[in-house]
Amino acid sequence: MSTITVIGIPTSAGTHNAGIERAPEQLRAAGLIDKLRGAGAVLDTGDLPRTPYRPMGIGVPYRDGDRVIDVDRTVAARVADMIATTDTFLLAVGGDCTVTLGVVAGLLTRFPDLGLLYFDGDVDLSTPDDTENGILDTMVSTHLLGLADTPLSRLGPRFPLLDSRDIVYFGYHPLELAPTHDQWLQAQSVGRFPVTSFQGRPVEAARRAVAALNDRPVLIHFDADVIDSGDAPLSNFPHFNGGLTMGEAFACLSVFLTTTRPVGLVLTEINPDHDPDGKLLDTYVEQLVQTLRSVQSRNDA
Ligand SMILES: [Mn+2]
Repeated sequence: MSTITVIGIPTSAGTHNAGIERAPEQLRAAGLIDKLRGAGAVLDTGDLPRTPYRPMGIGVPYRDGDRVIDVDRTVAARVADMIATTDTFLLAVGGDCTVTLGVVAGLLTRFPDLGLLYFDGDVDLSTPDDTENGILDTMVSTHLLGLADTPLSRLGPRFPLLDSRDIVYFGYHPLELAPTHDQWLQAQSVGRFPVTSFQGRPVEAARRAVAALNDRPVLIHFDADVIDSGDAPLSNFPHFNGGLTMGEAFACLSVFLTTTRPVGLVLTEINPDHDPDGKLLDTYVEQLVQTLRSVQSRNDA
């Protein structure tokens, strides 16, 4: 990890309200870039244009799909450019979870054997047919895996973007999991590590989880809702009782970064409105930078 290349993706078009689109700006205000520079070389490519949530009407099955696709096409092209000629670690600052589609599409241009650690309080396997709300950030896996054939699932150099063997789900809460999605996961033998299986030892679970992604380039998708809202309510959609503490989440992230071949990290679903005095964002940035710094010093040693 010689250089960290940062891109901000200030969009909430793929979620159910506005707010998340302010995360890149607020994380920058909390000193993200300066603190990262303390850890090593940083190339900050700035933020894409803002794409805030807008109401689309009642009964829409594929909410604001055109704008979500526009953002992800731009992300895919920018990411492909960033990694085309240099070895860099990509830090994509979302944005709602749909930004991961663009990041994956971009990374696949150089890393066709990409693995994805889906570190999230959900598995996001809703489809345009089975969802009642049409919110696209609940359908991220659906589009990654080609379970819906839409322009969003055809963003990248191939369809589907990923196979079920390329993804490991870590930290989701079974309470958030629809029975049909659970059945699908089991039928596919997907790597799955629900938070309820950790038995108080999330770091050990993280070590088991990465084994499935050995020896391949790995993208880590890190949704703030894997952190219990009772500990740190940063995520756009709350997850109470049973999630990780922020400290545990970053300890797991550290395992992912140090025991795989990480090529990027996507931060998603941080709603700065949930942190009026800025203290949680400060802590989040502090822990993120510390985690990335420990990885960098290990790689430099
Ligand atoms: Mn989530």
